[in-house]
Amino acid sequence: MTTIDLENKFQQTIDNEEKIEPRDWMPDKYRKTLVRQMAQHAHSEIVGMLPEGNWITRAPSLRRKVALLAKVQDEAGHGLYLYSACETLGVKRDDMYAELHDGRAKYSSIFNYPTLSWADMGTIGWLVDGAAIMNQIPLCRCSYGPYARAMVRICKEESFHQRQGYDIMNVLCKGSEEQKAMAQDALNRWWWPSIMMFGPSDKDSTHTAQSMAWKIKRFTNDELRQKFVDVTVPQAEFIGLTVPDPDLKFNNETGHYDFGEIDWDEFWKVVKGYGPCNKERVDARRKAWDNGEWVREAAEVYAEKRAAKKSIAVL
Ligand code: BYC
Repeated sequence: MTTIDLENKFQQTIDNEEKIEPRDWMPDKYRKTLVRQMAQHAHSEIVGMLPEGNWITRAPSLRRKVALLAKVQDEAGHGLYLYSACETLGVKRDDMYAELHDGRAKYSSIFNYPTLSWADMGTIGWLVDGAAIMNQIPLCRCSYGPYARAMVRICKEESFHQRQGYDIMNVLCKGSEEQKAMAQDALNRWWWPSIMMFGPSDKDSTHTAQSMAWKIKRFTNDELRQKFVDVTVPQAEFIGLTVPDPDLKFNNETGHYDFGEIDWDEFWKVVKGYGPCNKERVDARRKAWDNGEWVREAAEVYAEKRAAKKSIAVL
Protein backbone atom coordinates (compact mmCIF):
# COMPACT_ATOMS: atom_id res chain seq x y z
CA MET A 1 0.00 0.00 0.00
CA THR A 2 1.18 3.55 -0.71
CA THR A 3 1.30 6.14 2.08
CA ILE A 4 -1.84 7.75 0.59
CA ASP A 5 -3.69 4.41 0.74
CA LEU A 6 -2.58 3.95 4.35
CA GLU A 7 -3.70 7.46 5.27
CA ASN A 8 -7.10 6.91 3.63
CA LYS A 9 -7.60 3.60 5.44
CA PHE A 10 -6.55 5.21 8.73
CA GLN A 11 -9.02 8.10 8.34
CA GLN A 12 -11.74 5.65 7.24
CA THR A 13 -11.24 3.66 10.46
CA ILE A 14 -11.65 6.86 12.46
CA ASP A 15 -14.69 8.00 10.48
CA ASN A 16 -16.30 4.59 11.11
CA GLU A 17 -15.86 5.18 14.86
CA GLU A 18 -13.49 2.21 15.14
CA LYS A 19 -10.44 2.43 17.39
CA ILE A 20 -6.81 2.82 16.32
CA GLU A 21 -4.70 0.30 18.26
CA PRO A 22 -0.95 0.43 19.03
CA ARG A 23 0.11 -1.90 16.21
CA ASP A 24 -2.04 -0.20 13.55
CA TRP A 25 -0.40 2.09 11.02
CA MET A 26 -0.82 5.74 11.98
CA PRO A 27 0.57 9.02 10.61
CA ASP A 28 3.55 10.37 12.53
CA LYS A 29 1.67 13.54 13.38
CA TYR A 30 -1.19 11.57 14.95
CA ARG A 31 1.33 9.68 17.11
CA LYS A 32 3.07 12.94 18.08
CA THR A 33 -0.20 14.67 18.95
CA LEU A 34 -1.27 11.78 21.15
CA VAL A 35 2.09 11.57 22.93
CA ARG A 36 1.99 15.33 23.54
CA GLN A 37 -1.53 15.36 24.95
CA MET A 38 -1.33 12.09 26.89
CA ALA A 39 2.06 12.88 28.45
CA GLN A 40 0.80 16.35 29.47
CA HIS A 41 -2.27 14.68 30.91
CA ALA A 42 -0.16 12.13 32.86
CA HIS A 43 2.10 14.89 34.21
CA SER A 44 -0.98 16.88 35.26
CA GLU A 45 -2.22 13.98 37.35
CA ILE A 46 1.15 13.53 39.06
CA VAL A 47 1.81 17.24 39.64
CA GLY A 48 -1.86 17.58 40.61
CA MET A 49 -1.19 15.43 43.67
CA LEU A 50 0.98 18.16 45.19
CA PRO A 51 -1.50 20.95 46.01
CA GLU A 52 -3.84 18.50 47.74
CA GLY A 53 -1.14 16.28 49.25
CA ASN A 54 -0.15 19.42 51.14
CA TRP A 55 -3.44 19.21 53.12
CA ILE A 56 -3.65 15.50 54.02
CA THR A 57 -2.13 15.97 57.49
CA ARG A 58 -4.35 18.99 58.13
CA ALA A 59 -7.75 17.56 57.09
CA PRO A 60 -10.27 18.47 59.80
CA SER A 61 -11.52 14.93 60.59
CA LEU A 62 -10.57 11.30 60.08
CA ARG A 63 -13.33 10.91 57.46
CA ARG A 64 -12.07 13.90 55.47
CA LYS A 65 -8.50 12.65 55.75
CA VAL A 66 -9.41 9.18 54.42
CA ALA A 67 -11.33 10.64 51.48
CA LEU A 68 -8.56 13.10 50.57
CA LEU A 69 -5.89 10.42 50.87
CA ALA A 70 -7.90 8.11 48.58
CA LYS A 71 -8.36 10.92 46.06
CA VAL A 72 -4.65 11.76 45.92
CA GLN A 73 -3.82 8.05 45.54
CA ASP A 74 -6.33 7.84 42.67
CA GLU A 75 -4.46 10.67 40.95
CA ALA A 76 -1.20 8.70 41.18
CA GLY A 77 -3.05 5.77 39.59
CA HIS A 78 -4.39 7.98 36.78
CA GLY A 79 -0.87 9.18 36.04
CA LEU A 80 0.34 5.59 35.86
CA TYR A 81 -2.44 4.44 33.48
CA LEU A 82 -1.67 7.40 31.25
CA TYR A 83 2.11 6.89 31.22
CA SER A 84 1.43 3.22 30.33
CA ALA A 85 -0.94 4.26 27.54
CA CYS A 86 1.78 6.61 26.24
CA GLU A 87 4.32 3.79 26.24
CA THR A 88 2.11 1.90 23.75
CA LEU A 89 3.10 4.66 21.29
CA GLY A 90 6.77 3.82 21.62
CA VAL A 91 7.93 6.47 24.09
CA LYS A 92 9.96 5.66 27.18
CA ARG A 93 8.63 6.58 30.60
CA ASP A 94 12.02 7.86 31.76
CA ASP A 95 12.13 10.24 28.79
CA MET A 96 8.72 11.63 29.71
CA TYR A 97 9.87 12.19 33.30
CA ALA A 98 13.06 13.84 32.06
CA GLU A 99 10.99 16.30 29.99
CA LEU A 100 8.87 17.16 33.03
CA HIS A 101 11.92 17.64 35.23
CA ASP A 102 13.83 19.87 32.81
CA GLY A 103 10.81 22.04 32.04
CA ARG A 104 10.25 20.95 28.41
CA ALA A 105 6.90 19.26 29.13
CA LYS A 106 3.71 21.07 29.96
CA TYR A 107 1.11 20.11 32.55
CA SER A 108 -2.20 21.72 33.42
CA SER A 109 -1.94 25.40 34.37
CA ILE A 110 -4.32 24.89 37.30
CA PHE A 111 -1.75 23.12 39.47
CA ASN A 112 0.46 26.18 39.63
CA TYR A 113 -1.77 27.95 42.14
CA PRO A 114 -1.32 27.66 45.92
CA THR A 115 -3.74 25.88 48.30
CA LEU A 116 -4.18 28.34 51.16
CA SER A 117 -7.12 26.97 53.18
CA TRP A 118 -9.13 23.80 53.77
CA ALA A 119 -11.85 25.23 51.52
CA ASP A 120 -9.34 24.96 48.65
CA MET A 121 -9.67 21.15 48.95
CA GLY A 122 -13.41 21.52 48.45
CA THR A 123 -12.96 23.90 45.55
CA ILE A 124 -10.37 21.72 43.79
CA GLY A 125 -12.64 18.66 43.99
CA TRP A 126 -15.72 20.59 42.92
CA LEU A 127 -14.26 22.85 40.20
CA VAL A 128 -10.99 21.27 39.08
CA ASP A 129 -12.26 17.70 39.02
CA GLY A 130 -15.58 19.02 37.69
CA ALA A 131 -13.73 20.67 34.78
CA ALA A 132 -11.65 17.53 34.32
CA ILE A 133 -14.80 15.40 34.01
CA MET A 134 -16.27 17.77 31.43
CA ASN A 135 -13.08 17.52 29.38
CA GLN A 136 -12.47 13.81 29.94
CA ILE A 137 -15.89 12.22 29.34
CA PRO A 138 -15.54 12.91 25.60
CA LEU A 139 -12.00 11.47 25.75
CA CYS A 140 -13.59 8.07 26.59
CA ARG A 141 -14.58 8.14 22.88
CA CYS A 142 -11.10 9.18 21.70
CA SER A 143 -10.04 7.36 18.52
CA TYR A 144 -6.91 5.89 20.16
CA GLY A 145 -7.97 2.70 22.00
CA PRO A 146 -5.55 2.66 24.98
CA TYR A 147 -6.25 6.36 25.81
CA ALA A 148 -10.03 5.91 25.50
CA ARG A 149 -10.03 2.81 27.73
CA ALA A 150 -7.84 4.47 30.39
CA MET A 151 -10.26 7.39 30.47
CA VAL A 152 -13.28 5.21 31.32
CA ARG A 153 -11.88 4.25 34.72
CA ILE A 154 -10.39 7.67 35.34
CA CYS A 155 -13.77 9.34 34.78
CA LYS A 156 -15.49 7.06 37.29
CA GLU A 157 -12.96 8.06 39.92
CA GLU A 158 -13.14 11.77 39.00
CA SER A 159 -16.84 11.62 39.69
CA PHE A 160 -16.15 10.57 43.31
CA HIS A 161 -13.57 13.37 43.56
CA GLN A 162 -16.04 15.96 42.37
CA ARG A 163 -18.64 14.83 44.90
CA GLN A 164 -16.24 14.85 47.84
CA GLY A 165 -15.21 18.41 46.89
CA TYR A 166 -18.77 19.68 46.55
CA ASP A 167 -19.66 18.01 49.86
CA ILE A 168 -16.82 19.90 51.61
CA MET A 169 -18.13 23.17 50.13
CA ASN A 170 -21.72 22.39 51.06
CA VAL A 171 -20.78 21.66 54.69
CA LEU A 172 -18.65 24.82 54.94
CA CYS A 173 -21.49 26.92 53.52
CA LYS A 174 -23.86 25.58 56.17
CA GLY A 175 -21.32 26.25 58.93
CA SER A 176 -20.24 29.42 60.72
CA GLU A 177 -19.86 32.83 59.06
CA GLU A 178 -16.08 32.27 58.99
CA GLN A 179 -16.47 28.90 57.27
CA LYS A 180 -18.78 30.33 54.62
CA ALA A 181 -16.37 33.22 54.07
CA MET A 182 -13.54 30.72 53.64
CA ALA A 183 -15.57 28.85 51.00
CA GLN A 184 -16.35 32.10 49.14
CA ASP A 185 -12.70 33.17 49.26
CA ALA A 186 -11.62 29.81 47.76
CA LEU A 187 -14.19 30.13 44.97
CA ASN A 188 -12.99 33.68 44.29
CA ARG A 189 -9.40 32.46 43.82
CA TRP A 190 -10.11 29.23 41.87
CA TRP A 191 -12.94 30.24 39.53
CA TRP A 192 -10.92 31.92 36.79
CA PRO A 193 -8.00 29.46 36.83
CA SER A 194 -10.58 26.63 36.58
CA ILE A 195 -12.18 28.00 33.45
CA MET A 196 -8.71 28.55 31.99
CA MET A 197 -8.07 24.79 32.32
CA PHE A 198 -9.99 24.20 29.09
CA GLY A 199 -7.19 25.85 27.16
CA PRO A 200 -6.95 28.92 24.90
CA SER A 201 -10.04 30.24 23.14
CA ASP A 202 -10.85 28.42 19.89
CA LYS A 203 -9.39 31.19 17.75
CA ASP A 204 -6.00 30.73 19.47
CA SER A 205 -6.03 26.94 19.78
CA THR A 206 -3.36 25.51 17.49
CA HIS A 207 -4.31 21.84 17.75
CA THR A 208 -8.11 21.68 18.00
CA ALA A 209 -9.03 21.47 14.29
CA GLN A 210 -6.68 18.56 13.54
CA SER A 211 -7.44 16.78 16.82
CA MET A 212 -11.17 16.99 16.06
CA ALA A 213 -10.64 15.60 12.55
CA TRP A 214 -8.78 12.67 14.15
CA LYS A 215 -11.50 12.35 16.83
CA ILE A 216 -8.99 12.74 19.62
CA LYS A 217 -11.00 15.77 20.72
CA ARG A 218 -14.79 15.73 20.30
CA PHE A 219 -15.51 19.31 21.38
CA THR A 220 -13.58 22.56 21.14
CA ASN A 221 -12.06 24.26 24.19
CA ASP A 222 -14.74 26.98 24.20
CA GLU A 223 -17.60 24.47 23.85
CA LEU A 224 -16.41 22.53 26.90
CA ARG A 225 -15.77 25.73 28.88
CA GLN A 226 -19.35 26.87 28.18
CA LYS A 227 -20.78 23.50 29.26
CA PHE A 228 -18.78 23.73 32.50
CA VAL A 229 -19.98 27.26 33.27
CA ASP A 230 -23.59 26.24 32.54
CA VAL A 231 -23.57 23.31 35.01
CA THR A 232 -21.40 24.93 37.70
CA VAL A 233 -23.10 28.30 38.20
CA PRO A 234 -26.38 26.73 39.50
CA GLN A 235 -24.30 24.49 41.83
CA ALA A 236 -22.66 27.62 43.32
CA GLU A 237 -26.04 29.31 43.74
CA PHE A 238 -27.51 26.20 45.39
CA ILE A 239 -24.99 26.39 48.25
CA GLY A 240 -25.23 30.18 48.49
CA LEU A 241 -21.92 31.16 46.87
CA THR A 242 -21.37 33.93 44.33
CA VAL A 243 -19.30 33.32 41.20
CA PRO A 244 -16.73 36.17 41.06
CA ASP A 245 -17.69 37.48 37.64
CA PRO A 246 -19.76 40.70 37.41
CA ASP A 247 -20.51 39.95 33.73
CA LEU A 248 -21.98 36.51 34.40
CA LYS A 249 -25.61 36.44 33.26
CA PHE A 250 -28.01 33.82 31.95
CA ASN A 251 -28.86 34.54 28.34
CA ASN A 252 -32.46 33.53 27.62
CA GLU A 253 -31.91 33.63 23.86
CA THR A 254 -28.95 31.23 23.78
CA GLY A 255 -29.95 29.20 26.86
CA HIS A 256 -26.38 29.59 28.18
CA TYR A 257 -24.56 31.82 30.66
CA ASP A 258 -22.64 34.73 29.20
CA PHE A 259 -19.43 35.34 31.13
CA GLY A 260 -16.64 37.91 31.38
CA GLU A 261 -13.35 38.06 29.52
CA ILE A 262 -10.67 35.60 30.66
CA ASP A 263 -7.28 37.11 31.53
CA TRP A 264 -5.31 35.37 28.77
CA ASP A 265 -2.08 37.12 29.78
CA GLU A 266 -2.29 35.37 33.13
CA PHE A 267 -3.04 32.03 31.43
CA TRP A 268 -0.02 32.19 29.11
CA LYS A 269 2.24 33.38 31.90
CA VAL A 270 1.32 30.30 33.96
CA VAL A 271 1.59 27.96 30.94
CA LYS A 272 5.08 29.33 30.15
CA GLY A 273 6.35 28.61 33.66
CA TYR A 274 5.84 31.92 35.46
CA GLY A 275 2.78 31.17 37.62
CA PRO A 276 2.75 31.45 41.41
CA CYS A 277 3.92 27.85 42.06
CA ASN A 278 5.50 26.55 38.81
CA LYS A 279 9.00 26.43 40.28
CA GLU A 280 7.85 24.83 43.53
CA ARG A 281 5.92 22.11 41.68
CA VAL A 282 8.73 21.10 39.32
CA ASP A 283 11.27 21.25 42.17
CA ALA A 284 9.06 18.88 44.21
CA ARG A 285 8.88 16.40 41.32
CA ARG A 286 12.66 16.56 40.79
CA LYS A 287 13.28 15.98 44.47
CA ALA A 288 10.92 12.97 44.49
CA TRP A 289 12.78 11.56 41.47
CA ASP A 290 16.18 11.98 43.16
CA ASN A 291 14.95 10.50 46.45
CA GLY A 292 13.54 7.50 44.60
CA GLU A 293 16.84 6.58 42.97
CA TRP A 294 17.65 3.81 45.50
CA VAL A 295 14.21 2.25 44.90
CA ARG A 296 14.73 2.16 41.13
CA GLU A 297 18.21 0.67 41.58
CA ALA A 298 16.95 -2.00 44.00
CA ALA A 299 14.06 -2.88 41.65
CA GLU A 300 16.46 -3.27 38.71
CA VAL A 301 18.85 -5.53 40.66
CA TYR A 302 15.89 -7.63 41.86
CA ALA A 303 14.56 -7.97 38.29
CA GLU A 304 18.03 -9.04 37.06
CA LYS A 305 18.29 -11.65 39.84
CA ARG A 306 14.85 -13.07 38.99
CA ALA A 307 15.69 -13.23 35.28
CA ALA A 308 19.00 -15.01 36.08
CA LYS A 309 17.18 -17.55 38.32
CA LYS A 310 14.63 -18.20 35.56
CA SER A 311 17.32 -18.84 32.93
CA ILE A 312 19.11 -21.29 35.27
CA ALA A 313 15.78 -23.11 35.82
CA VAL A 314 15.27 -23.40 32.03
CA LEU A 315 18.76 -24.95 31.60
N1 BYC B 1 -2.46 24.19 30.86
O1 BYC B 1 -4.12 23.98 20.82
P1 BYC B 1 -4.52 23.81 22.24
C1 BYC B 1 -6.89 16.33 36.72
C2 BYC B 1 -1.37 24.31 25.84
S1 BYC B 1 -5.59 16.51 35.61
C3 BYC B 1 -1.26 24.09 30.25
O2 BYC B 1 -5.91 24.13 22.57
P2 BYC B 1 -4.94 20.99 22.79
C4 BYC B 1 -6.63 16.37 38.14
C5 BYC B 1 -1.44 23.11 24.91
O3 BYC B 1 -0.83 21.98 25.48
C6 BYC B 1 -6.42 16.76 34.09
N2 BYC B 1 -1.11 24.13 28.90
O4 BYC B 1 -4.10 22.34 22.73
C7 BYC B 1 -5.43 15.93 38.64
C8 BYC B 1 -0.74 23.64 23.69
O5 BYC B 1 0.67 23.68 23.91
P3 BYC B 1 1.71 22.72 23.07
C9 BYC B 1 -5.64 17.44 33.04
C10 BYC B 1 -2.24 24.21 28.16
O6 BYC B 1 -4.03 19.93 23.25
C11 BYC B 1 -5.16 16.07 39.99
C12 BYC B 1 -1.18 25.10 23.67
O7 BYC B 1 -1.55 25.42 25.00
N3 BYC B 1 -6.40 17.23 31.84
O8 BYC B 1 -7.97 16.20 36.29
O9 BYC B 1 -5.70 20.77 21.53
C13 BYC B 1 -6.11 16.66 40.84
C14 BYC B 1 -2.33 25.34 22.71
O10 BYC B 1 -3.55 24.71 23.17
C15 BYC B 1 -3.52 24.27 28.75
C16 BYC B 1 -5.86 16.98 30.64
O11 BYC B 1 -4.68 16.98 30.48
C17 BYC B 1 -3.61 24.26 30.15
N4 BYC B 1 -4.78 24.36 30.80
O12 BYC B 1 -6.03 21.27 23.95
C18 BYC B 1 -7.33 17.05 40.34
C19 BYC B 1 -6.85 16.64 29.54
N5 BYC B 1 -4.43 24.35 27.75
O13 BYC B 1 1.42 21.31 23.51
C20 BYC B 1 -7.62 16.90 38.99
C21 BYC B 1 -6.22 16.19 28.26
C22 BYC B 1 -3.75 24.34 26.60
O14 BYC B 1 1.46 22.94 21.61
N6 BYC B 1 -5.82 17.31 27.43
N7 BYC B 1 -2.43 24.28 26.84
O15 BYC B 1 3.08 23.18 23.53
C23 BYC B 1 -6.67 17.99 26.62
O16 BYC B 1 -7.86 17.74 26.58
C24 BYC B 1 -6.08 19.07 25.73
O17 BYC B 1 -4.68 18.85 25.64
C25 BYC B 1 -6.38 20.51 26.22
C26 BYC B 1 -5.64 21.51 25.30
C27 BYC B 1 -7.87 20.80 26.16
C28 BYC B 1 -5.87 20.74 27.65
